[in-house]
Amino acid sequence: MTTQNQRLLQWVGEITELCQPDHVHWCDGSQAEWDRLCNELVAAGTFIRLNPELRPNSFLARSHPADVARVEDRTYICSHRRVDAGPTNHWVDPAEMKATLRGLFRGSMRGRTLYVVPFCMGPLGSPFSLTGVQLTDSAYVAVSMRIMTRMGAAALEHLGEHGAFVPCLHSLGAPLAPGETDVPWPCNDTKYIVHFPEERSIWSFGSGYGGNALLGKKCLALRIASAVAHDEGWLAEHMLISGVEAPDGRKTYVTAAFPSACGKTNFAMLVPPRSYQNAGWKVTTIGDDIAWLRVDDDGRLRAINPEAGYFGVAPGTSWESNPNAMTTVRANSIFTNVALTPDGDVWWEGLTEQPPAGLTDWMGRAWSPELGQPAAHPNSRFTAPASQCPTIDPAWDDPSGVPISAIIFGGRRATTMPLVFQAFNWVHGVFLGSNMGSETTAAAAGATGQVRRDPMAMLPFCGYNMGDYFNHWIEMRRHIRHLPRIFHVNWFRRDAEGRFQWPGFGENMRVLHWIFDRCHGRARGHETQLGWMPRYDEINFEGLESFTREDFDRVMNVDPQEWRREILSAEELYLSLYDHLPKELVFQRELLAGRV
Ligand code: TSX
Ligand code: MN
Repeated sequence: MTTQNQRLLQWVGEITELCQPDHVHWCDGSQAEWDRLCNELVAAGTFIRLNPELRPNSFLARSHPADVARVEDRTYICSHRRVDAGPTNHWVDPAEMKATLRGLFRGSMRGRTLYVVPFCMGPLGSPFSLTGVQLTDSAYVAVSMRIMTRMGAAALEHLGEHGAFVPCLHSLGAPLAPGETDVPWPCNDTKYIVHFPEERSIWSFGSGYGGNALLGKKCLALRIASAVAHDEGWLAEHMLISGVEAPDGRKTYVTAAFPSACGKTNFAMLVPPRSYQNAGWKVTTIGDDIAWLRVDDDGRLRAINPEAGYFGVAPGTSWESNPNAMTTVRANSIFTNVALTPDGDVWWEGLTEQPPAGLTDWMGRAWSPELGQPAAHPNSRFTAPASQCPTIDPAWDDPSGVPISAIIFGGRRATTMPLVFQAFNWVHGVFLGSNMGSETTAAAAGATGQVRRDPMAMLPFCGYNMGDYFNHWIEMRRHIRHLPRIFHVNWFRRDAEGRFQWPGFGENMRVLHWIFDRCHGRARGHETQLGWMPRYDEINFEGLESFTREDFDRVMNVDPQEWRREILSAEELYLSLYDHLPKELVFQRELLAGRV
């Protein structure tokens, strides 16, 4: 035991008594500990060691087929008052929930080891960072946390003797009777992902997967941190952070919020087109999922990435779509629910055009294309250290964070939304973020073409009332002297034949360039009903001559008919928040309706 923190020692004692593990292990985060735990996971059948020549120090895990994603209908915000969780969260009275959870956790770690996993969200030594301690009976979680966070002795040191931490209790809910043999992926049919935002604690039961189990990420860095940020006057957001460096060395940092399946990680690791590379433009990566934004002494908004790794969706990731991610996962990575090749490497849909012969699918069965099922689960993941990203920004670990000049919102929209426009002002930008959404794809339940609203991409991740959250965003304006400009983008507009109108991927650099110019007072743009838009000659199309002025006009077109429908369809979310919805946003909607 390497801490004198009495609150931590006492809590570990209490939970040991409640959960009754056979052993308690304090994680130090060392390489030796990683090696030992990974070897034990291989022996248990949870891990398959990948070919060390092709994928050094890397492992494949296959989850239980019923434990493959976050469980939103089992996710709770247990504030004292129901209204503080708001209509978009599940709520149960905290005392009642605690009683339920105590019953579930009682003896839930019998026959297993309880791992004490101290972790720091944010750079070590940063006043912006928060400490968590996860108690878990999953070694898979312990090693994953070593990639995703600053985990172990360094985190304990950051915590210190008197520091506060967020207690994160996690159990697979699969105790072992004496002599009972284990399964490769223990879990429980009953699942609870529970947050106590006022007490700042997390209890997670029954799942070993992703955001249900790696509690530093969605649970702490978004749901709990958003509630802390609301109280303390900062923002915990579901945003990537990247840097844009011009040939003259000027650097601008941006954050961006997109709903799922918009290629957030691809955008965070964007490779500029050849002509931009030759001219000396660079894009760097600070984070691909979460940004904590605070106002510094000069009144500037500064961002840190609280994470230390990427937990990215594997399918669709390739040397074409995201070479930086491919380099990042070359070693020291954990792959979950992807396919296995005969030579001991990983594969997933979209990695190569043709699947290699002799694949084993994510459930461990011999796979062939004729089965008509994917070899990798659609939500399969890589877990890889951020430091291995070739475009990682030199300041990614800087305790004071990076200054943010622009905030980008976006969604996957086949119609209505132009490629890019800029909000008139901060409140208008908050309005744009509050109305964000993506069209449901064929894969998702329900009709296609319906817009699913996901304000600021925070609907599943806000730890308090969404109306209060919008109000907090509006209030932040009074604390930031140098307000970031706010933009809305849409890479996914289609023509009548269903073809994408914008090439996307690296070509998004051209849009980023305009955003850069707007932040530096370079591009004048022109005012439209929606906001400020680029003129054709303000976008650099060098090397993309096939994209004509007519193509540009089409991808920027604003159809008033479509926009009247848009305003009506956005109303539903606002209605559900009625009494907590800031009047500024209602006013913005009226202004927009008037303009279109
Ligand atoms: O990640 C994407 N981005 C952002 C990249 C920086 N994707 C992948 C889908 C999300 C998981 C995109 N898909 C993007 C995009 O900008 N745009 C599209 C749509 C698209 C798909 C394929 C083509 C073009 C556009 N290819 C051809 O037309 C050849
Ligand atoms: Mn995310």
